[in-house]
Formats: sequence, C-alpha cells, structure tokens
Amino acid sequence: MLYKTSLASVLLAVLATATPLHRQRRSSIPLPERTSLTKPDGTFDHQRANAENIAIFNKYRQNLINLHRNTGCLPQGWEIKPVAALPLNVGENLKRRQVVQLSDEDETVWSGPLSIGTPAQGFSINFDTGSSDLWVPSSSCTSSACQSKSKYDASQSSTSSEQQGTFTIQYGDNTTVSGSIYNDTVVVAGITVTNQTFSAATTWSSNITSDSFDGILGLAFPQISQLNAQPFFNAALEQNAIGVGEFGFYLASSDSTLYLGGTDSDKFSGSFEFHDVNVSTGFWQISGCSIFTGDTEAVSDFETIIDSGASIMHGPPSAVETFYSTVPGSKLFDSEHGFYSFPCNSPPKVSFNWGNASFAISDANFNLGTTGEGSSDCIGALATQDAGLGENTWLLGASFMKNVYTVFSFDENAVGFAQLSK
Ligand SMILES: *[C@@H]1O[C@H](CO)[C@@H](O)[C@H](O)[C@H]1NC(C)=O
Ligand SMILES: *[C@@H]1O[C@H](CO)[C@@H](O)[C@H](O)[C@H]1NC(C)=O
Ligand SMILES: *[C@@H]1O[C@H](CO)[C@@H](O)[C@H](O)[C@H]1NC(C)=O
Ligand SMILES: *[C@@H]1O[C@H](CO)[C@@H](O)[C@H](O)[C@H]1NC(C)=O
Ligand SMILES: *[C@@H]1O[C@H](CO)[C@@H](O)[C@H](O)[C@H]1NC(C)=O
Ligand SMILES: CC(=O)N[C@H]1CO[C@H](CO)[C@@H](O)[C@@H]1O
Repeated sequence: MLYKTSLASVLLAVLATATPLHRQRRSSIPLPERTSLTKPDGTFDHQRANAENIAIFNKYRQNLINLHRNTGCLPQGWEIKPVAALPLNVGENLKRRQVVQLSDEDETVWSGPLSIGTPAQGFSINFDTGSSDLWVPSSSCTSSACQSKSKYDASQSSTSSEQQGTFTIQYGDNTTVSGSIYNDTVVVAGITVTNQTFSAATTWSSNITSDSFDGILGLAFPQISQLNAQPFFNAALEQNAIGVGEFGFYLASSDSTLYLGGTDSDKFSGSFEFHDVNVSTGFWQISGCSIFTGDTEAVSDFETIIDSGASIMHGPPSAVETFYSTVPGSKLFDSEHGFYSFPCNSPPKVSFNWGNASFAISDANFNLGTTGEGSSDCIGALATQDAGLGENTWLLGASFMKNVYTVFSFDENAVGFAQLSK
C-alpha cells in the first residue's frame, strides 16, 4: 500500500515536471518568404523556374524510390524515371544570382524556427508536405553551397548520436546531397522531439543553391521517408509533444504561417471541406478533383498531391495541354519544361473543385510574369510535369495553397480546405 502510494506520487511528480517541457498543445511558426519565379521587373524568371521544375521532378523520383523500397510496391502506372539534369549554364547563372542575393540578406533572416541539439543550433527550414525526411547542412560540408548556411556540428551537441548508413538525394545535376545520419533533440517553435532521426549533409551540389533556407523538414507520411524513420510531426505525436494530429498552412506573399497541432482560426472563415487521403502512396494525396476555366470543366476526376515544397502547380502533359486548350490565346512557351503563356489582359478564371466548393486561383497567383520585357503574354502557374506519377496525378504547390487555408490531418487521414478570412 505504502509502496503503491509512493510510486504513484513519484509518477505524478515526473508527469508534473515533464508536462511543461514536452506537452505543448500547438504552436504557430512564421515561414520565410520563398523566392519568387517573377523577376523584380515583372518578367518570368525562366531559368529559376526550369531549375525548380527539375528539382520537383527529382524530388518525386526520390520519393518513388523510397516508397518502393519501404512498401515493396508502387501504384499502378507509376514508375521511377531516370534522374533529370539541369544544363550547366543554368546552374551557374543561378549560383551567381544567389550569391548577390545572399550578401543583401540581413543575418537574422537566416536563423529559423527549428533547432537541433543541446545546446540548440538554429536553422531556417523549408517545411515540405511533399517529402518525409529532415536534413540540414553538416559542419563538415565544404561545398560552396554550404558556406552561407547554418551547419549542424554533432560534436557540439551532448544529445547527438550517430546512426549507421548514409542519406543521399540526387539533384538536377549529377551531384548529390548526401551525409551521415544522426539522432538528436529537435525543437520546432517550442515542440520538442527527442531522438529525431535526420541527416546532416556533407556534400551538396554547388551548382544549385536552394532558396532562403538551410534544410528541409518533410511533413508527409513515413512511407516515403528515405531514412525510414518517423518524420518529425509523427514523432512529436508519438512522444505526446503535440495534442492534435493536424497542422495548418497559411501561405501568402507575407506573414505565412505553419500551425502545428491545430489550425489558426484567424486565417480562415467557415468550415473545412475534408477529403480522405489514401495513405498507401505516402503523399497528402486526395482524389476526385476537377479544374475549371470559368464555368468550363477542363479536366475532371484526377488525383492531387498537396505539396507546400513546390512553388507552382504541375499536371501530366496531356492534361495540362487539355486545360490550356480552354484558355483563349494560350500558347506553349517552353516545350521542354512545359510552360504555357496566356494573354496578360485576359487571364483565365481558374478554379479547382473536389466535388463541393470551388477554390479559385486569383489572377495574381496564376500569373508568373510576362514572357519578356514589354510582352503582352504572361506565363501560367500551371506547368507540365512527368515525374513518374502516371497520367492522372497533379501536384498542387504554393500557387494553389495561397488561395485557401489547408489543414493536413493525421488524426483523420484527410486534407481539408477552407476559404481565407478576408
Ligand atoms: C489506395 O491506393 C492504392 C495504390 O494506388 C490502391 O491500390 C488502392 O486501391 C487505393 N485504395 C483506395 C481505398 O482507394
Ligand atoms: C550526368 O551523367 C549522365 C550519365 O550518368 C550523363 O549522360 C550526363 O551527361 C551527365 N550530365 C551532366 C550535366 O554532367
Ligand atoms: C534513434 O532514434 C530512433 C527513434 O527515432 C530509435 O529507434 C533508435 O534506437 C535511436 N538510436 C539511437 C542510437 O539512439
Ligand atoms: C534514444 O533512443 C535510444 C535507443 O532507444 C535510448 O537508449 C536513448 O535513451 C534515447 N535518447 C533519448 C534522449 O531519449
Ligand atoms: C460543401 O460546401 C459548403 C459551402 O462551401 C460547406 O458549408 C459544406 O460544409 C461543404 N460540405 C462538405 C461535405 O464538405
Ligand atoms: C555535376 C556538375 O554538373 N558539376 C558542375 C558544377 O559546376 C562546376 C563549375 O562551377 C562544373 O565544373 C561541374 O562540372
């Protein structure tokens, strides 16, 4: 009896001290602004858009490799394609521009809301619903791409432990990001996960530098994890560091936020329209979508993957061609990378519909800029992508997500959309 009582009080004492540290119901994270695909003079940044197109292709290629390895199968019609390469001159031009941009940046922009280790080492992170691993640059990375980045130094963290194996992602050229695998304490906006598995990249392609972030935190399902580990959010749920298994994205031209453990009711109005996710693919993938041009249903009944790590929207080549055939005056602008133009003075009224409400893309969000200085043609934010996801799967990135509030629910295995608050 006495024994039981003292055990119970010890247990309570442990819970009482553990609670403030580990159980945080929810947390809102400001997101850094992403690099625009429109240049300051209003023209389309063609090189950057091509580079991103190739990076998205290679990201999905890697996702499919991981899915196949982790589950032993791929959905029908999906296939792992050869890696796509970025022409050397494009990589070098982007690198030059990136360096200029970096020297303009205020230092504080680079210390982001994610920290790793004890004491904490801070990173600026791209929160990506289209992948499932966490990686940051390593202190032993000597590539020029790592120079301006925050780097993880395992020897300076008392909670670090190195794991077996190597992590590798192939980018647009023949270089890869690769590095060692560690476990350490990871904190995102006050939410603490211990023993989070991640990679610290020691080699990084010097030909493509990423935008204004140090690394990536994947928010999709474990099925596409290359590390074959629990992604951060799933680990946070397992460790009771988050109360509710959902997160909400508000993407805008400024003040974008990610809300972990719920949704931010200031940012949307009305209720959410939820759609079930078939978790077997590992993506935040929902079915039964149609795209409209005005009142015309251009393409119907396709699959959509909601991907915060993509800037624009991508569809299979034949479907995207069908869509633009409903846009008067539209033209194929770049057949290799699948960009189309439309007359700037009559932008198509584009909307998506999953069987209930219509979610409209604003003119500004559909327009990536003019095809050249003084041109009256503009590039549309829907381009083709043939990343091995078959003939019926589209990727909806920021150009879509900026028009809605999106909630991603592990509790319900569903994605929900609500209209933005005015
Ligand atoms: C989920 O996706 C897999 C792979 O595409 C498919 O075989 C299965 O039938 C789907 N399940 C449902 C309920 O749609
Ligand atoms: C990348 O490697 C492949 C063969 O592995 C080669 O055909 C291709 O030309 C290389 N690309 C570049 C940009 O070096
Ligand atoms: C690393 O963390 C995972 C859980 O995230 C755990 O299964 C594994 O045992 C850990 N390894 C070490 C060496 O701590
Ligand atoms: C990490 O996991 C390992 C193996 O399960 C365990 O021995 C160790 O105590 C864990 N570390 C932390 C900080 O939870
Ligand atoms: C359908 O849309 C209406 C209006 O947008 C909304 O109030 C309702 O909740 C939606 N129904 C479902 C099942 O999502
Ligand atoms: C793999 C690859 O394309 N590497 C190139 C990166 O850019 C340098 C020049 O900056 C080339 O020499 C490499 O071949």
